[in-house]
Amino acid sequence: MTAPSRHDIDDLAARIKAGERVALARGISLIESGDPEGLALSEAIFADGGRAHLIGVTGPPGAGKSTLTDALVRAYRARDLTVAVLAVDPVSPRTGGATLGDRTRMMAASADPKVFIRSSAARGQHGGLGLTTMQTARLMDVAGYDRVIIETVGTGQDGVTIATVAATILLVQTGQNGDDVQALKAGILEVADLYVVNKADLPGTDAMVADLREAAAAANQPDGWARPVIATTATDGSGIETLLDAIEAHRAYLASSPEGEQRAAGRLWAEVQALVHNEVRVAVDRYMTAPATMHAAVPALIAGRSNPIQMACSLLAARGWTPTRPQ
Ligand SMILES: Nc1nc2c(ncn2[C@@H]2O[C@H](COP(=O)(O)OP(=O)(O)OP(=O)(O)O)[C@@H](O)[C@H]2O)c(=O)[nH]1
Ligand SMILES: [Mg+2]
Repeated sequence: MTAPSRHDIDDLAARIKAGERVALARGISLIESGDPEGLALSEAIFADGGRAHLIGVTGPPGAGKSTLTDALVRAYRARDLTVAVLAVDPVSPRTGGATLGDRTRMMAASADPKVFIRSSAARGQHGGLGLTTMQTARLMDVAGYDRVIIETVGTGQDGVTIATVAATILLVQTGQNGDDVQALKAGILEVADLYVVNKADLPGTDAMVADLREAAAAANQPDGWARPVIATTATDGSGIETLLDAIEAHRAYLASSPEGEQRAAGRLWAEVQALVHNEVRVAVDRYMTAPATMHAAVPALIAGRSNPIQMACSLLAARGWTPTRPQ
């Protein structure tokens, strides 16, 4: 396949903006490929973004995130809103069955032309979610979906980085996994805007709801938003309307408070950081794997005229970087 030209990129951007699903799928693949054309596409559509509401769904494996997402999709469709879903698979190896199951389950919803579903691997990115997720979500936004739901596993760092992508974050727990609230990282408790206790049809729900209420009260609360704790049974839809109302209430809150703007700015800045990190990483890799660099350095190391620390410092200094190690 030949690399797309500037004209191709503009044409693809126009088709994505016009809501062509095939074009959106192609655009996402281009972004996932990590090729510079993906960045050109992101740039071409940037000005048209910012209309969709981005919702992050995070929580431990098997908590029911996919089932809940599926239920939210149906509930949004019932309110005549269009929805795109981005299921980000974790980097860690998992049974292929779970992902496949997600896809199969979501096939029903994806027969609806106003629903778009995509699974994506978070491979090769620092901090779990990254640039690809941010830029894919923006493509979905530009394609005209009213709500974009990003599902990601994680209670730790991955869960926290969802904040660099989504505006409203749901933390999904259950009363069964013995995952008591104390064990949850403070970061994820503070980053989440709504706490969901799923599998409310099973025992342990009330205790988990009570624990999360306590945690919600103890966590740093932004002015004007008290984190709700909502019990759901994703498999039969109970609690889903309440949850959807809460998501929409949070959306309204963000739209009317300075926090909404601050957080949007934070997400943009996170994207800039990720872009700069990527570029620097590529440049460093290119420099360090260049034969000339190695040929100059290795003999001195072998002969004992230098050591790895000294060598790293002098290579950095040669490129204008000040090493953190005191000289
Ligand atoms: N009893 C009960 N089971 C549920 C509920 N929600 C989901 N499940 C079941 O829990 C299992 C896991 O659900 P998923 O939606 O795949 O969970 P997930 O959090 O997306 O899982 P991963 O993506 O693998 O981390 C499935 O067998 C679901 O049918 C619920 O409310 N009650
Ligand atoms: Mg899932």
